[in-house]
Amino acid sequence: MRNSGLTYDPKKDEINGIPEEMEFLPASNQKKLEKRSPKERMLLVGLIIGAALLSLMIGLLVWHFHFRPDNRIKKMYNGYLTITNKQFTEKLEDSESEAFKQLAATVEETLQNTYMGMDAVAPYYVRSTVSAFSEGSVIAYYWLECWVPPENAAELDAAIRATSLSISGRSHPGVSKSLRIAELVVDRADPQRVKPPKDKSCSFDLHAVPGKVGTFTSPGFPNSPYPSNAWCQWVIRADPQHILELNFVTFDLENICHNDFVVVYDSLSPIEQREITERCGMYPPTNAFKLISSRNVMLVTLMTDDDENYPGFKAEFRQLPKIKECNEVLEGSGNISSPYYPAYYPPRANCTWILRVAPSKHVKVTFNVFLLQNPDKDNICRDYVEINNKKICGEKPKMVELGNKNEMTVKFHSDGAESFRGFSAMFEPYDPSKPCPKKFACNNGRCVQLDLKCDGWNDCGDNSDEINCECSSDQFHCGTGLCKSMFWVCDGVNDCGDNSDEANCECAVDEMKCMNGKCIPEVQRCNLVDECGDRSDEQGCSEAENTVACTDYTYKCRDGSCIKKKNPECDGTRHCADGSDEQNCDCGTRPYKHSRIVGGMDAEIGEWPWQVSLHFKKLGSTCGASVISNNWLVSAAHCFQDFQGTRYSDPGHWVAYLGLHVQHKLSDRVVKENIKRIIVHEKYNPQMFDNDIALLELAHPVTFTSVIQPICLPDASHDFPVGKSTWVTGWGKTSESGPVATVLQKAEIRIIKRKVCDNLLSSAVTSHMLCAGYLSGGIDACQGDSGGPMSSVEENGKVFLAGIVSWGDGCARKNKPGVYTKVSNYRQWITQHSGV
Ligand code: 4AZ
Repeated sequence: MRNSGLTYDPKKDEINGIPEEMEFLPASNQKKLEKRSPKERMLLVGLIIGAALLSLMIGLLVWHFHFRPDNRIKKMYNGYLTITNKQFTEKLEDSESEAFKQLAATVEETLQNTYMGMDAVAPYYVRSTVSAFSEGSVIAYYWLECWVPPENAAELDAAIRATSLSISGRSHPGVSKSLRIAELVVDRADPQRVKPPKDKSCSFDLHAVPGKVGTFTSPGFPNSPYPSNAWCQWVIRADPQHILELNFVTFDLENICHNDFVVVYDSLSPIEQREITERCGMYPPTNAFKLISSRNVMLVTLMTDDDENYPGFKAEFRQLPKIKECNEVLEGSGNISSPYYPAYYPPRANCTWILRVAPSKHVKVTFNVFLLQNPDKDNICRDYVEINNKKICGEKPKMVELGNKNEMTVKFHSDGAESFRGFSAMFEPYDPSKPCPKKFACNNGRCVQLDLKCDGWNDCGDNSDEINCECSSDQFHCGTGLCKSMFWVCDGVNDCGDNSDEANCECAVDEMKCMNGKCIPEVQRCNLVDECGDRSDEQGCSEAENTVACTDYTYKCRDGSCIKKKNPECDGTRHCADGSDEQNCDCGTRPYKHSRIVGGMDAEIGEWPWQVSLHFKKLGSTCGASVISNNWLVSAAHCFQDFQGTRYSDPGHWVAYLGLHVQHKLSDRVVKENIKRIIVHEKYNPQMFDNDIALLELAHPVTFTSVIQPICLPDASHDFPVGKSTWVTGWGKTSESGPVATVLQKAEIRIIKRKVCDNLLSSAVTSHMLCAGYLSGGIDACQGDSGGPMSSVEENGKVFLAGIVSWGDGCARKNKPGVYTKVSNYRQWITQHSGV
């Protein structure tokens, strides 16, 4: 690299152009001085003044370069530029080749001229270094080093960032004649995230082989954890006119991204604007992520801190032909999706689909999956689908868009950074006069069964099936115009949306009336939780005292004192003076990170790591259970009742599968364990299913893993409020007369008020039971799920065992919610018999 005379190189500190020898006149020779003529004297004085000035200048220069305290700081930037008048050749991949060195020198000179021509950069510029080239025509990746006084650093950052804008598109005054530059992107390098260009340790160059899948792993994987303070990078290349697909098949890093993380760039320069994703934590194989580049290069970096080293990752990569155009004209009906779906969409994609149907019909597009980058802080969509003159981004549930012609244009755009799963949609014709034949047409374009209109449930998703309804005699007329089942009136849940179903309720003797008319249990007054919804239950409470008199509804600390705070156990805050509410909290966590796509029925691997499959002899999965410690499971008593000569009560006939995801698929994650002992609740009532709970002791303790974890047990005072959303899981029947599941299923259900449930199920619901489900039917546990968990995810993400699948009137029937054993009632019983 050449350095111009004006650049400041802090290592050299050389002084140029200063005369080393100079003769001074002897100032002490009086006689000679007196003999001088006035003209000569003037000249002499002039010379002396000149010499003094010169010495002063020299002194200043010496001070400037030698002694002045230099407080400049080093600033690194990285970026790339696209050169349109050069051709990429394979030689340019090798930084030792002559071709590389020659072009690098030209680019470095160009960059130097450019930056030295900028007033805001020139005083601080030190050097530019080209680190790599890639195809397109030629993209040069480079580093820029500057030294700047701290007070000028922000200004320099801005000036350098502005070069991205000023150079792209047109030639810059500083750009040399030999290079034509179409695009330049440059930004500050975060020293924490970027490997210094000269550091070649833990640096790998990979090239995709056509038709083959390549792999690479973090150092030591899978035999040992990744090293501390690792600073690794993988440069991956594909052939020209190809893109790269990168699939992290195993990903297991520390869960704090600040400490250990992987960043993938759509560039060979680690710049934020080209960051496809940043990841840490653990991802199960069911939620592995596939990333796509926009060109034939990708950069993967791994940074780790000095402690907590995890197994690391294994990644597969391959090249795919670049989809040149995702522009299509489609007729009739069909599917469209973001490029490379279900892999993440590539950065900088632009697609246009023209969808055409028969002339008498209009176009209807149904998006089944929609997961794009969220809008930015100014609510602008950076990645979007443009349809019906709207730009849509973020995460959406199933969504329908109706056109008003027989042709519709759908566009997709992604910017240069942060990719997501994308979208998958189908299009079809619809008759504008009959948009939903034999169905109800919702305002949002959806079609729902006719009998769902005015049934008290928001089936459309926009409430349009529940407005303008004549309420039937068994329905309540809400202030909002909606009709709701009388069952929901005064049940403590705001079903109408305006609380009108909860106002004017007679409160029971052990209840208090909120300012908004709602009734809540008296014990919930002053418990620091706003159950009323208008805070009236938390007003006028004395702030001073945390402890209260003990009742059935208060949490009792180990020291015997009771506290106001509701559900304080393992919530991450110490409420008891002795800290006992935060002890024994190694439970209810899911080491794997799971996808945000909900609504799917198949669980993901490790999503419910306490779920157990109980197999009876050769019958296969017969019941479910939950892990509560390394050697105890909890299940339903009715699973272990002898029946027609079959000894279900014999522990020797049962086998427990822990960490199982798919029945009969025994991966190395699955632990198969015998049962040593079955403890059925002594007051289990087989007629009523009252006290339907049992404890199972495993023959040997198990080791917890990413797919085997204990669930938290709720304290006796733990409240799962009406309306709260919980999850039920199991391999039971997928419908009342349907087959059992092979992949673990999950369903989101809501807690229903016991009194409402008791009315619906003919007074069979005791105080030891919880009801949950949907009165509209359709979502429920079923035969074979019994004994399995109803999991409640609390605010801090910890999961508690709210219930055990117990019984129901059929499965998923309308107005027949499922019934669950209320686990909080058995907290003491569990400890008594298992020590957990
Ligand atoms: C059963 O037979 C069963 N709908 C479990 C739960 C439900 C119904 C039946 C709830 O094990």
